[in-house]
This record gives sequence, structure tokens and C-alpha cells, in this order.
Amino acid sequence: MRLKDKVILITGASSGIGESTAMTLSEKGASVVLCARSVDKLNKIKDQIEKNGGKALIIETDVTKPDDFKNAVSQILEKYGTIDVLINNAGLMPLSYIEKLKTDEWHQMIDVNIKGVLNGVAAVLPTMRKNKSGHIINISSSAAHRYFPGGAVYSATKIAVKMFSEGLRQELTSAYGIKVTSIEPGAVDTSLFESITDEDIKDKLKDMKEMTKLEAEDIVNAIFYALSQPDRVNVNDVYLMPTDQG
Ligand code: NJP
Repeated sequence: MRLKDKVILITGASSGIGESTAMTLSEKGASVVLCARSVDKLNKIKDQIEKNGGKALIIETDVTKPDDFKNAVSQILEKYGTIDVLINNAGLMPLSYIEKLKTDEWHQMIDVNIKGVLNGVAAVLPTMRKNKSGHIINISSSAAHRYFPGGAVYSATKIAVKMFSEGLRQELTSAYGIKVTSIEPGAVDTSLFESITDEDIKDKLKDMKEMTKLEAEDIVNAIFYALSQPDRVNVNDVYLMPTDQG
């Protein structure tokens, strides 16, 4: 896919991987649509993209609300007439040990990390199916491959995203020309760790502070690799770890 003038919806675009993805893909000529709840942050990123000569639209979106996605899609269709790529990136990771029973956080992860992805797919699919083309990129995690301390529910959400991506691919790619990719990174240097409230986990993660993590741009490179393949190639999964992480 050539990115020039492609319309790319990115959730969780107000920071970290989403912000970096929006900046880079707009530099490559895509019209990026930045979705998140923090409108102030989105406005700053949009200003920067426009200063660099790129095109950006911001839409306040809570991914747990299907109506927010429907509104986003109708605004995008009105402005650009189509949607070429959906990057389901919004997520959170309030790790905790199960015995702490932080059930509100469990439900929050299921709502954002899983239902948010489903809501995004439901919103864009009619357009991509009609176009007989598109690309859905879901940001899963290395946590889809293995448990780590406090990560039982987070891992469960990310394996759901990975497996849903495989189901999407099998149902949509040859039938409708819609590509599907799951990206599964290890630790990335973003604000994701700030959602942790469990003091025992915070303590345990102190060692990780010294570790060299992936940068958001490393994930963007994986996204760009998946997007820039010829029509005949679907990149199913990209599983990437920091060299420092076991
Ligand atoms: O984290 P961060 P990352 N509705 O905290 C948004 C996965 N991942 O970039 O709404 C809409 O900088 C929030 O926006 P706002 C991870 O699981 C990461 O690292 O304004 N958006 C913000 O833009 C996640 O899926 C690591 O608060 C909502 C964004 O999510 C993805 O990478 C490792 C929302 C979070 O940005 C991006 O995370 C890994 C809602 N209800 C996978 N709730 C890692 N960093 O180590 C949150 O394996 N957001």
C-alpha cells in the first residue's frame, strides 16, 4: 500500500505508540485521524503534524463506546470519503496480582483492550468490505505469548486480540481483500506503566527501570513494514522484544 493520501484511523493517538505512529505515517503522506479521549493532547499533536506539512483530523473517541466510533467513522467519511487503515492501538495495563481482586481494573482492561478493538472493527468494516480493501492492525503484546507477574488479565486481553486478529484474517483477507496484522511488542518506553496501581507490582518493576526498552518508533517501523507489503502479502504477526528483556 502506498501511504500517500491513505486515510488512517489511529486509536490511542494521544501518546506513546499511537502518537508516534500518527507523526510518522503523516510524514509519509497519509491523512491521519487521531482518536483518543485527551483532546488537548490530540490538538498539540495535530498542530505539530500540520507544521510538518502533514494532514490530520482529531476526533474525541472513547473506544469503549460504540457510538463514539460510529461518530468517528461518519466524520471521516464526510471529510475523506473512505477509510483505508484502522490501527487499534488504545490500551491500558494496570497490572496486579489476582488475589488483590482489583476487579474494576480487570473490567477496564477487558472494556478497552478487547471491546475497544471489537468496536473499532465493527465501525470500519462496512466501508472496507464495500471497498474490497483495507488493513486492520491490532496492537496486541508479547503478553499474548506468556504470563508475567501481575499480568494474568492483561495477557488474557492481549491473547484475545491476537486470536481475534487471526479469525479476522481468515474470514476477511481472501474474501474481501482486507489485510489483518497483530503486533506483539515487549516492553516499550511509554506512559503505559503509569496505569499500575498495585504497590507490589510497582516494586517488582523497579528492576525494569534500568532495562533498555523498545522505543515507540520501533513499533511504528513494524506497522510500516506490514503496511508497505505488496498486495499478495499479509503480515500476520510481528513479535518483537527488547534485546535486554528475557
Ligand atoms: O501506552 P500509552 P502505549 N478510549 O499509555 C488511550 C500496547 N503495548 O503507547 O484516551 C480511547 O502511551 C490513551 O488515550 P486517552 C498497549 O497495551 C504497549 O504503550 O487520551 N483511548 C493513550 O493514547 C496498548 O494497546 C507496551 O487517555 C484510550 C493510549 O491509549 C498500545 O501498546 C507493550 C482509552 C495509551 O498510550 C499503546 O500503548 C506491549 C479509551 N477508553 C503492548 N483508554 C508497552 N508500552 O510496554 C486508553 O506489549 N486510551
